[in-house]
Amino acid sequence: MGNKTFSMIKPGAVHNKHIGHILSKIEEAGFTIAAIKTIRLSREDAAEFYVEHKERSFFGELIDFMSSGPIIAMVLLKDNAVEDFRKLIGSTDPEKAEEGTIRKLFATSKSHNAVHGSDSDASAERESAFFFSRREFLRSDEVITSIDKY
Ligand code: 3AN
Repeated sequence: MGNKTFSMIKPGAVHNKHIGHILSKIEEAGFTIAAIKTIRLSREDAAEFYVEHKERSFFGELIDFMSSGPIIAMVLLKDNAVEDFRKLIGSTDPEKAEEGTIRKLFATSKSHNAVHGSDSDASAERESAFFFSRREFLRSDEVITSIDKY
């Protein structure tokens, strides 16, 4: 069980000014934001990030959407981070997402579904490294040390 996951707030939710609400939900659920930045993906970046979906029918739509405006990229820390974060965001399809989940609250469709969350510890490592150098995010032991100091 890993303690790190990677998330993005997608262009639709950024455009609709939901960044603050989504970050609050993430922190209230016990995650520590260890790294965060705003970035605009090129079509090539989006295609590389989502390469495992290359053969899926929705790939073109996914690439168009993810490169359509800025996203917020984040590394999040918590025990059991990958599983707990996927519970917090809810099902890919907002109509099937449970009440109170981030996608139920902020997604408008299956493709415009507000947030991304890694699907495994291996994906969390790959996706974090895609956006951040190791110097750009706190490790869990550093988070504890910095809290102790103050
Ligand atoms: P999740 O993000 O819930 O793990 P995946 O990994 O199956 O979902 O799909 C990756 C992304 O592709 C989703 N977040 C969503 O934006 C998009 N996507 C998945 N299924 C569809 C679909 N049937 N139509 C349009 N977009 C989709």
